[in-house]
Formats: sequence, structure tokens, C-alpha cells
Amino acid sequence: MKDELQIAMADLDEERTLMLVEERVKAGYSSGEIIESCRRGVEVVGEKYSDSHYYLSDLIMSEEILKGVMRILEPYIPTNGAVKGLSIVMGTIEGDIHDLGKNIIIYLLRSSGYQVHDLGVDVTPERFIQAVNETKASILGISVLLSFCIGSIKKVVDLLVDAGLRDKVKVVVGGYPVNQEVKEFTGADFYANDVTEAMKIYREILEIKENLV
Ligand code: B12
Repeated sequence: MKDELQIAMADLDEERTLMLVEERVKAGYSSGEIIESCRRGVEVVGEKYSDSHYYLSDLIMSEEILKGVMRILEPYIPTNGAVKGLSIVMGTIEGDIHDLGKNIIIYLLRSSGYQVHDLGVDVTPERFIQAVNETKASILGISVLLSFCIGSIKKVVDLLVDAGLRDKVKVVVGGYPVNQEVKEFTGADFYANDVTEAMKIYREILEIKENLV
């Protein structure tokens, strides 16, 4: 079935995208469902960019539209103020400045009561380890969109081992190019490339940790 929102996003039709988002919010779609349609739309933007049908300016346009989508959605994302006893460190790996997906996940985690330390983008493996040490985080979330940056995630996991922290921290990798193979190559515990899967993983980790206390 054709998803009009996905198509409007893929066509970089800002007005129509934002109108459809408004409509879907009113019709009771969840934020996760709406974000997913948009994410699939920008996936097409990426493909068109690879085929040279779109240019860098079009990638930038997709960023602008996605930010507009999040501005509409933010007031509707349910919040659960009860602070959960887990601290999470998140960042985009060294060399990569993509942060829209990471920011969406952080927003949803904070809305669900998790304490998230956002390290931003282009984060070195050493900085991730320093942050885990400083915050005593039990979950490390690493975002990656550029395939050639995946190797640096492996370095983060190796440094966690060297620091004697590997069994204290669950590593979750996320982003467009991640899959089971990336999870195995990097030594991460979980991977996710959509909102639903990401939130499911964080809930699962929370349950595991609570059962250990
Ligand atoms: C928007 C965009 C940009 C914007 C980024 C703006 C920003 N502030 O993030 C700009 C214009 C800056 C940009 C720049 C570049 N980009 Co770009 N970009 C994209 C595009 C079109 C969409 C990315 C996006 O925001 N998606 C929407 C979000 C919601 O989805 P997401 O990021 O996947 O996140 C979701 C999940 O993956 C998951 N998730 C994400 N992170 C995490 C983390 C954790 C812990 C968890 C659990 C889950 C999770 O949850 C999110 C919500 O569903 C993609 C295409 C694509 N298929 O992804 C290309 C793409 C990623 N870019 C690409 C390229 C090549 C570049 C440039 C090198 C272009 C250039 N010549 O300069 C530069 C690189 C700059 C750099 N050093 O990082 C390529 C990468 C190819 C590759 N395989 O490596 C892609 C795939 C396009 C393509 N097909 O060629 N880009």
C-alpha cells in the first residue's frame, strides 16, 4: 500500500509532508508510526542522492523538513516523568555528523523518564569511554549513518573491554546502515534502525537490569 506521507517526504514536498503529519496526529497515529513513514521517505531521498538524482542541497532540505515534523510531534509525545534508575550515554560516532535519528531516540527516551547524556556528534571512542566512567551509565547508545565510520564503533567496544567495563554496559548501535552483521563486527549487544525496535530494546535492558537489583 502506498504511504502518502512517505512519498511526500521522498519528494521533499515540505508543505504536503507537514500537512499529512498534522492530519495523522489528529487521526490518532502514534509519533512512532509517523516518524517511521518519514524515515522511509528520507531513505528514498538517500537513494536518489546515491543515484545522482538528488544533490547535497536535497539532503539538507530533508533535514529541514524532518525538523519541522519533530516540531509538530513534540507536544504529542507522551511523557512519563517517573525517572527510571538507568543512565544512558548517547552520541554519534567519530567522523559522522548525522544526528536527526539520534535526537529523536533521545527525545523519546527522555520523555519516557530515562536520564540521557547526549555527547553530540563526531564523538571519539575515548570520549565515549570517559563519559561512561563519569556518568556510571549502564547503556551506551551509538548512532552511525556513514558506513565507513562503523570501524570506530568496534574501537569503542574494544576500549570498554580494556577499561574492564564491558560487562557493566550494554552497547546499542543504531542508524541506517546497522544490521546483525554490524552488531557482530562491532561487538555490540543490540542494534536498531527504527524507533519501535530501539524503544523495545531500551525497555528490555531496563527489565534485565531491574531483575539484577
Ligand atoms: C539528512 C541526511 C544528511 C544531513 C544530516 C543532517 C543531520 N543533522 O543529521 C546532511 C545534509 C548534513 C548530510 C550530510 C552527509 N551525508 Co547524509 N544523509 C541524510 C539522509 C537523507 C537522512 C538521514 C536521516 O536523518 N534519516 C532520518 C532518521 C530519523 O533516520 P535514522 O538516522 O536512520 O535514525 C533512525 C534509526 O536508524 C534509529 N537510530 C538512529 N540512531 C540511533 C542510535 C541508537 C542508539 C538507536 C538505538 C537507534 C538509532 O532511530 C532513528 C529513528 O527511527 C541519509 C539517507 C538515509 N537513508 O538515511 C543520508 C546519508 C546517511 N548521507 C550520506 C552521505 C554520503 C552524506 C555526506 C558524506 C554527503 C557529502 N558529500 O557531504 C555528508 C556526511 C557528513 C558527515 N561527516 O557526517 C549517505 C551515507 C552513505 C554510506 N553508506 O555511508 C546516506 C545514506 C545517503 C546515501 N544513500 O548516499 N546528510
